[in-house]
Amino acid sequence: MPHSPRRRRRRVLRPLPLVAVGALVAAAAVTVPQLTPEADAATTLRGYADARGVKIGAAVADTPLTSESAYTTVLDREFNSVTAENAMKWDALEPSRGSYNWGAADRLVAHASAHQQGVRGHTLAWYSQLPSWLKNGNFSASELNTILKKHIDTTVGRYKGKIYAWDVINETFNEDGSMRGSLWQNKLGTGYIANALRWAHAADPSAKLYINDYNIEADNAKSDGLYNLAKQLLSQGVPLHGIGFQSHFVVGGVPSSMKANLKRFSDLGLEVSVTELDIRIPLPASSAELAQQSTDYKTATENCLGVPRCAGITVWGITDKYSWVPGTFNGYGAALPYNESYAAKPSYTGLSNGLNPTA
Ligand code: 9MR
Repeated sequence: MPHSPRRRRRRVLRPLPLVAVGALVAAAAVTVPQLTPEADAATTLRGYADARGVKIGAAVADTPLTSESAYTTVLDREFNSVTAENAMKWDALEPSRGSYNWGAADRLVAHASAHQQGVRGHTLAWYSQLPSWLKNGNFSASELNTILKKHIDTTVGRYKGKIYAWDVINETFNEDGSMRGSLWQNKLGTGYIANALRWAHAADPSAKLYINDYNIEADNAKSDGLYNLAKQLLSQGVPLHGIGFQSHFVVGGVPSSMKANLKRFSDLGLEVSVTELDIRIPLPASSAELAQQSTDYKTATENCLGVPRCAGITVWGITDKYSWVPGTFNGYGAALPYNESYAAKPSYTGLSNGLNPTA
């Protein structure tokens, strides 16, 4: 069943004193009983997550954040964590060398602070979304090293104490578990990973530092490569604190080994987080597929929360209106918990039930 706001409302009404009931009866047609905000919050996603001491996050895009009240209403009611979908990527922050554009990133951090939300930083060293001055600059290894360090010092330093976790390294593996070719890997070698983590730690010792990737949710060659790297980094005393499992799934495709795979990372003493959850469906989505998607949201959520040191789950967007999926996977969509009109889908209920241990 899709989440029904009317049903939730009824459950949280405060008993009214008799005199108030009398007044209500007298003005039956016009009086709308008020919700108690605390009780209402308890049955939201963030209410369940708060009760478990974990994060439920959403990737946030700047345009609807600044222009659409339905978007912020859902964001602030349901989520206790945010990730900048694009605003903290290098091409957004430093479009030309030495000239920074902090506008959208600052807006998100300020919004989060005003709404008691934590912020996940995304992302510092990635092969993609690099500004062209950097991508095409033909820099020497030593210049690149200096540029990466400055980027990390500047960005992590600016938000010191305001970002609880950073995706320091993003998408650095090939599917076979080898290191993926990138500006960083090709010029600096795998050592750039340890350096980036050390620089980020120096810039904000309180932030949890992550390696984040996709197709690592299952026990497979790619997650094996990451597991070996993580073990090695930890044995060298490198400040690596967590692994981000992006979890861009296809309906019916939550890997059966996901929980055991997350657990082996958690057994290394690392945090684990689901960082970019969405579950795409071939369009148009049938009701059977929406029901399966709901089950999948619940399973993915429980796979993380069932493992020690699961810090939380972030969905990669709020509403299908702004999902990256249709633009990338032709013919697919409907991947998120809310539809284009901000109605909660069955997937919302799945996510909610995954967070609520008594559901
Ligand atoms: O959702 C993001 C989309 O708006 C951007 O156009 C895209 C550019 O690469 O990046 C998307 O976010 C990606 C994230 O940063 C890293 N993991 C995969 C996400 C989906 O592509």
